[in-house]
Amino acid sequence: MASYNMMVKDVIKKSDVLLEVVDARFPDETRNSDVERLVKRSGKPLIIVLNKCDLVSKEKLEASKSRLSKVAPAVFVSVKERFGTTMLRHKILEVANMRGKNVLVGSLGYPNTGKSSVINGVSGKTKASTSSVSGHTKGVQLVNAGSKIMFLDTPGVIPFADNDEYIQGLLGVKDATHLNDPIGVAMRIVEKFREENPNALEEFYNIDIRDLMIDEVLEMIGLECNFLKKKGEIDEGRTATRIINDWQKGSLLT
Ligand SMILES: Nc1nc2c(ncn2[C@@H]2O[C@H](COP(=O)(O)OP(=O)(O)OP(=O)(O)O)[C@@H](O)[C@H]2O)c(=O)[nH]1
Ligand SMILES: [Mg+2]
Repeated sequence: MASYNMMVKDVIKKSDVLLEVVDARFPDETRNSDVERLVKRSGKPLIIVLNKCDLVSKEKLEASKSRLSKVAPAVFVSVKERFGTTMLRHKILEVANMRGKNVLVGSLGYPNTGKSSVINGVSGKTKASTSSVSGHTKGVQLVNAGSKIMFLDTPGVIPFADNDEYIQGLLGVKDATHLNDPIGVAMRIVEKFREENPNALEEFYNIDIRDLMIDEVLEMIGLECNFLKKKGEIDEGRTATRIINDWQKGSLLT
């Protein structure tokens, strides 16, 4: 915790502009109030980058953008589909307002949100190393993105609270086999879909979830996937693993 705080404070101190990279599928859960408070206190400009937009519907993106724009300028990016990075570059230069001088941009956020990928997207080249395994970037790295922009790529070391297993599952920081309570995490994912986009869940698993309790939805999915134990009851653990895997692979989209 102490080293994380020191790293974040140091990056904020050195940078002219800060990016908070969040996962567009669940921006609220991947924003960090400590980071936002520290940036605000510094008086430096903050841009919220909603990355992985390719995994989210246009309606959801618009709703997130109008909500987040009240906090800071929000830019949609999909590094995968090469979308939004030119816009981000312009936004960085605009908020920095440094009249042709080099701008140093600190990139902060939870593990695996795509901090290094966003830097590569803006650079137009693979300059920062990325990986599907979270905790990839070690230490703060200086990356020259060309055309007046330099980045500080940081490790996603924001600590998770003990009860944040759900966010770790959502972010893919832990796969289903490493979660203590995969059934609980899968139920939260189902709940999220039921609130935001029940049709997507219904179509993906070919089920009808109207009037069902969350645990009944899990059972329906297990039944549809034919995940049965010897005595015929539904294998909830296997069903939960399937749901978490489908989410983490990006097959199941809100
Ligand atoms: N679908 C999709 N996946 C992406 C996108 N950007 C990054 N990813 C994937 O997300 C994973 C993490 O990307 P990184 O750039 O290494 O993330 P990071 O935030 O730097 O991660 P750490 O350094 O471990 O904190 C990789 O598997 C990327 O391929 C995107 O726009 N869309
Ligand atoms: Mg990284």
